[in-house]
Amino acid sequence: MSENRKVVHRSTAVMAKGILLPDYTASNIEAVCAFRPDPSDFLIASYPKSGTSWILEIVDLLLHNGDAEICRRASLSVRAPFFEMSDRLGCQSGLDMLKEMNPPRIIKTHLPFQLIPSGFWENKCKTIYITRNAKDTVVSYYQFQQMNLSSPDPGSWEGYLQRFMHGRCLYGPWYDHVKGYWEERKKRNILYLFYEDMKENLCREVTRIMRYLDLSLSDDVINRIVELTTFNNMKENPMANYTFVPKEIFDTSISCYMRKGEVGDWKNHFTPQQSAEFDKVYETKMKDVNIPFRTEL
Ligand code: PPS
Repeated sequence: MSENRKVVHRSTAVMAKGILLPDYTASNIEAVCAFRPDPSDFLIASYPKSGTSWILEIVDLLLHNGDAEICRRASLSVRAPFFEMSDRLGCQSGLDMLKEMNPPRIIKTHLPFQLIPSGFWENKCKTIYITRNAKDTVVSYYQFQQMNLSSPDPGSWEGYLQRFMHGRCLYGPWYDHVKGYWEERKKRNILYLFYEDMKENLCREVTRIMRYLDLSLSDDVINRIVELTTFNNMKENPMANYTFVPKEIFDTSISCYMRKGEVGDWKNHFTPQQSAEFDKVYETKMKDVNIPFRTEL
């Protein structure tokens, strides 16, 4: 992002290829869909606010044998470009950043499965999908859209919750997003992870990611990576906590990127009525799959 930029205009949400996207993503979508990855590239996919940055940091550390200094070589958004981000906000686009990097590259995306370029599957790129229970996701997303002054205005919490519940938020319906990758995970060899499992036992999940990446690191290195990627340690890491984003874009007087990092924070935001209505809609939308989400630990 340009440091000179003082006024940031909130983007609008537009339909592109059947999915509601921020205009700074929609404007780029044709070029994004035509991208050809290298077989060694890694794709980290998620619905927003599901723990993407957590996985990006872990993968970078795993690929660098847990070397904290190397992983502070640049901000997370430089180490792991946001694939579909255009240059509309005055920053380099994800595609341009990727052009300047040598594979293997860590690529972050929030695109639903159907918009991922087929080259990722043809080239058998390692892909990790991270997901999180819908209630904590919508709370985190709402707080984030309030503080991220480049994103569309989220409006009131009640209105936002209604839009999320009925599948009218950015990146398409949450239900379709999590189902899309779930249904393809075996065929495409996608590692499908849950935020709640990471909170429950980070060492177990980091080890699982290590194995998926065909790496073999010592217990000491794994323990170091676990320590470096706890919520508190990532929150203190200026290369991972998004304080590198100018205040004109992320207004930290409203909320922080590394906000709470908990399972079950939704209980502090949903009224009992909202929770009951949400559960009812959720049951209908998710009745065709059995994805083991947990809303508390
Ligand atoms: S984004 O902008 O969509 O890519 O955001 P994303 O990184 O997917 O999700 C942000 C939420 O993940 C939390 N987070 C963590 N939780 C626990 N441990 C670690 N290390 C960690 N790193 C990020 C972050 O705090 C956001 O969740 P909330 O609930 O808002 O705190």
